Amino acid sequence: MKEQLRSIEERAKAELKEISDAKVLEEFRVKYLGKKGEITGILKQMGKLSAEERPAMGQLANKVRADIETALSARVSELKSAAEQVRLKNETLDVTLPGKAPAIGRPHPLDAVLADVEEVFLGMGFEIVEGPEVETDHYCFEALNMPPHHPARDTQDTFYISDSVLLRTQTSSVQIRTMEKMKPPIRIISPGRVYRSDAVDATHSPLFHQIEGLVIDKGVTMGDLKGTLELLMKRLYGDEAKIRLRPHHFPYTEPSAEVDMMCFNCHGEGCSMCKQEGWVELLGAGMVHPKVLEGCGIDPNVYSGFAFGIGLERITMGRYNINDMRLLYENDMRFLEQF
Ligand code: 2U9
Repeated sequence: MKEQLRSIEERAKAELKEISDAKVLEEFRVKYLGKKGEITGILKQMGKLSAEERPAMGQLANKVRADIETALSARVSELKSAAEQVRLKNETLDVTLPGKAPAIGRPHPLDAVLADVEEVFLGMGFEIVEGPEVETDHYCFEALNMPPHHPARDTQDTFYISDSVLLRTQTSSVQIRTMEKMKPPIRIISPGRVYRSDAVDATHSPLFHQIEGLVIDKGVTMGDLKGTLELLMKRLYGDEAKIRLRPHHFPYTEPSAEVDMMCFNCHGEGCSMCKQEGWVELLGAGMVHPKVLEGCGIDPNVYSGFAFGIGLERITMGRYNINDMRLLYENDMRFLEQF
């Protein structure tokens, strides 16, 4: 029995050195120290010994058990301390390392240009007004001198939600709503999303952004319109910016004009940048049609006004020389980080 006990102790200590897993350690404890362990197995043979031999053998068995328990708890502490060292090493933070600079965001090109345009008009005493994107036929067409079946309705392929409810095709609806509430003098711009049923390509998107402006007061003239737009272009594109007005037709303005800006590259001669035109069309404008004023309860014999509409994508693409409108909506950081 003595030899068995010594052999158990040697085997246990040798095994213990190789164990580094808590689960295996528990199996080791049960194997040697458990109720059905190897030491208990030896103690069950004590009956075979004489009364004189039993005490010494019992002491030896208890000593072996105690030694194995000591070795086991030493191994457990060893493993715990090793694990702690690994943890501390992994969590070591070198506070002298430079901090990770957080990526600083910046306005989207559309927002940057919109902010510049708003800044110009706020500086001229305009208010910025917003309104619903889901609109009624009345505010989007009828109040803008486009009664039902008016051909102008066809030029704007419209997303209808019901017979009389649609996604607004221009922010003029906000101007109408404002004219119903506010009495002249009115100086407002209404920026926002507008929707047209257009196929997506480099210059069209079913969702795009407009900035419309409206001035209603006594004695407002085309000269005021031209002066206001000229100032806007000079603020956006620099003092050398020049504009011209070309006669046009919109149902909601009379007279109406398409407004071009002189090409910076060729100063009106014509080049590849302006497709040999010498001028680039930037917006539409005109004097508010008397029927539109009347419809909002404003007497056209007392008041007059001008209005304009700017496509935000168009002036943004012009300013940053972007050739595909879709780049503005795809949220590709490689594109956006350039601005
Ligand atoms: C009221 C009366 C008149 C707004 C106007 C335009 C001309 C125009 C286009 C420019 C590019 C729309 O985004 S676009 O496709 N707009 O050409 N808009 S006059 O006239 C109004 C607005 C409100 C009460």
